[in-house]
Order: sequence, then C-alpha cells, then structure tokens
Amino acid sequence: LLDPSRFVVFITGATSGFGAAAARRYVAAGGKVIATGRRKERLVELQQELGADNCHIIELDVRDRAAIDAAIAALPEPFAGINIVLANAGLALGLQPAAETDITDWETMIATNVTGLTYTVRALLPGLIARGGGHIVTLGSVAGDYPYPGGSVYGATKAFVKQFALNLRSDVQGKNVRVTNIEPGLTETEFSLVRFKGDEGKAAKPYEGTTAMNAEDIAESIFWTTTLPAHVNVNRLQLMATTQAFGPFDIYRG
Ligand code: NDP
Ligand code: 8X3
Repeated sequence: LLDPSRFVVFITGATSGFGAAAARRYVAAGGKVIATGRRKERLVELQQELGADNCHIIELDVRDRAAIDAAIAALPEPFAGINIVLANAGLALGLQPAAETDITDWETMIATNVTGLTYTVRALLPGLIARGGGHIVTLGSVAGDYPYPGGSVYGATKAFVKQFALNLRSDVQGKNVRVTNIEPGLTETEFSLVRFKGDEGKAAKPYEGTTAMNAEDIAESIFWTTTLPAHVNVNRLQLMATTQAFGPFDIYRG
C-alpha cells in the first residue's frame, strides 16, 4: 500500500460533506491536506480542528481560474508537493422539469461542476506529472449514468465528469498518474440543502425514513482508492445506499 503519511492532498469543496470528511480522513492517516472552498469561516474551523501543520486552507472559488493558478503558485513548501487531487467541489441546483428551470441554475452547475473541474485539473496535472506521478480523484455521481426527472443539467455535468476522468487516463498513460471517478448515490450531506436553496423541509425529504450513505462512507472509499498498490487503478467506483435501487421505465399512457 502507498504510505498515507506521504500524501499531500489538494481538495476542492472541503468546507462540507465529502471534501471535509476526506480532509479529516487523510489527516487521521498522517497526511497533509490543502482544504479549499468559498466559505472562509468553515475553512478556519477545519484548520483549527486538524492543525495548521496538517491543513493549509485557501479561500477559493473553482470558477475563478486565475485564483486557482495563483493559489497553487503560492503554496508554502510543506504543502507544495501535491500528489493527490480530490476534485470534489460541485452542486445541484433545483429539481424542476427542464422547461421550468432557472437558466442561471444551469449556468452555475456547468460553471462549477464542468468548467471549475477542468480548471482544477488543468492547473494541477502538470505538477503531478513533473513530480513523478500522483492520483486525481473526481466526484461523479450515479446521476451521470442514470437519468431521473429534474436531473437534466446536473446529471449531464456528472456524465461529463465521468468521461473527462476516463479520457484523462488515456492522456496520463505512462506518467504514473492514477485517475478515479467516484460515483455515489444517495448520501446525506449539505447537497440537498444547496439543491433546494436552503429549504430545510425539502432538503430533509430525500433522507426521510431511510438510511442514506454519509460523508464518511464516501471519504473512506476515496481514501481506499488512493491507498491501493501503485499498479492498481480504480477507473470508476459506483456506490449506492443499500436502501437505494432501480425503478421501472416510465411509460406514458395518454
Ligand atoms: P456539499 O454541499 O456538502 O459540499 C459541496 C462542496 O462544494 C462544499 O464544500 C462547497 O464549498 C463546494 N463548492 C460548491 N461550489 C463551489 C465553488 N464554486 N467553488 C469552490 N467550492 C465550491 O455536497 P457533497 O459533499 O455531497 O458534494 C460533493 C460532491 O459530490 C459534489 O460534486 C456533488 O455533486 C457530488 N455528489 C454528491 C452526492 C450526494 O448525494 N451528496 C452524490 C453524488 C455526487 P463552498 O460552498 O464553501 O464553496
Ligand atoms: C447526487 C445523487 O441522485 O441526488 O449526485 O443526483 S442524486
């Protein structure tokens, strides 16, 4: 197994959910993390919890390409040797039928989940290669494979993430860089609170009366893929809550 105490992990979206749980998981294993996100106070709290020697924080919006480049250029020495990138920042906004959506929600999802992801990877990949290798972990979703009503652009962004990750693998052939797309289903985080724009009643509904996965489950899976022997690459890892399965096709009978 690779030695987690040598991991330096750059995490987008570390202020909540999977990103925060992964930061805790890597530091618990002796690694260092660069925790990024837009909410500064959350980052400060995480750094206080994990310690400044283990956790470097950067207030960062992944839609801002210049800010990503500047942040990477300014990394202090103990955090400069990044060998794992967890490109996790992302969001869903709304669950309306396509014809009723707010176009700015679509724009925000594409700018964050697609464009922001490409900025992150493009900025960090050359360094990984130059340092002799590493691992890029992206956050896809079951929504990138299976359609559902109201999933329109969100699911499409996650299909992009999956294909981007697979295509990346082709380009890093021979460079000792691993690429893994993690594809979770129902997981209780702030995801639904964001999707339903702070409406706590609506946000609680998907998790009511059932057992969803939690952020620690996904963090553990991410961690596992990065600790496998160096000659093993998990291309895609799809996870669902045991309580989540598949429904029938929807037949319209007019
Ligand atoms: P959370 O809402 O709990 O966390 C999302 C994180 O993304 C936050 O840290 C947020 O930080 C960050 N983020 C959002 N927009 C930006 C931005 N413009 N710039 C930088 N950071 C941003 O959700 P999850 O942890 O559940 O989601 C993490 C990833 O996993 C997402 O890509 C999501 O699509 C995906 N996913 C989630 C599933 C679920 O059911 N929970 C299932 C499958 C995939 P901040 O707001 O501080 O910037
Ligand atoms: C999040 C899972 O099913 O809500 O990507 O789209 S789902």
